[in-house]
Amino acid sequence: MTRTVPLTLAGSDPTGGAGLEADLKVFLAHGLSGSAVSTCLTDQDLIGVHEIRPIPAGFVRSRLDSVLRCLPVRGVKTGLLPGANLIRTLARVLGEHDLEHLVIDPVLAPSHGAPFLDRSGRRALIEQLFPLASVITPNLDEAADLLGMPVASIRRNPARATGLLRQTGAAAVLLKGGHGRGVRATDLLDDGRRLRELHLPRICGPAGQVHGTGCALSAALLARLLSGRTLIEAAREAKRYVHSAIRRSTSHGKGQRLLDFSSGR
Ligand code: PXL
Repeated sequence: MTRTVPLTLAGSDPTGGAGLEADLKVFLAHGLSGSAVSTCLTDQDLIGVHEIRPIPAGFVRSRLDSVLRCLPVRGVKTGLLPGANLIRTLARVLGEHDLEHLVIDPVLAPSHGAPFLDRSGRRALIEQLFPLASVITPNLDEAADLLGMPVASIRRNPARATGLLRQTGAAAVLLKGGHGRGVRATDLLDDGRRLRELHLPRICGPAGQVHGTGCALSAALLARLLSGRTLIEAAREAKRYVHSAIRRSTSHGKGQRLLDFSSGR
């Protein structure tokens, strides 16, 4: 039997805590052997991102074409896509491929360091890629940035924010509240028919200081969708996976903690 291959289109992180290295570990923790097309190389440690070297869009495209030609890819997740030209190129390829699931993690900036995407990159993400998405997974800061609104107004009326983000053409929005406040970490899932809140207790201490939680969540979401879960089931399970990976995360001295990706199924 051919098993589906999840594909990550993301940046490479030498710590292995975020980016495509993290995505592949998450896929494996879900029993899936994934493939990866790198969009850029980052030089970073657990304190911050020092440098980004984008891979030329034509070469990213050739590598993506090669994978799509030879492997049964039914689901893709995107992470760091550094530039409008690359995003437009990827949107053309992905739009022509018959995907069942496209999970877009709108990675705009690292926790510490300069933004990954300039204005035209953000516009390309919204105009070219979001309309192809099964689900986009912004956190509060990313939602505020994409909508040009203060974080406080997203907090005040998150349903308005998810509604506005769906107007970009994304089929669903999972607004992550993990970086918010309060005793519970609440995410909001808006699929255009219903709005559902997903709650888990906030993890005090490490939660805000763990590397790669956004990457892990979107990769786990894709893995669960590929295993046949509905969007709401996939979102609940992916959130539980990341919660457990945070609880079991490790500190290596200075900087952010690294997730325990092995928490698994
Ligand atoms: O967590 C966002 C992210 C995604 N992808 C790569 C990154 C980061 C954050 O640093 O480096 C490659």
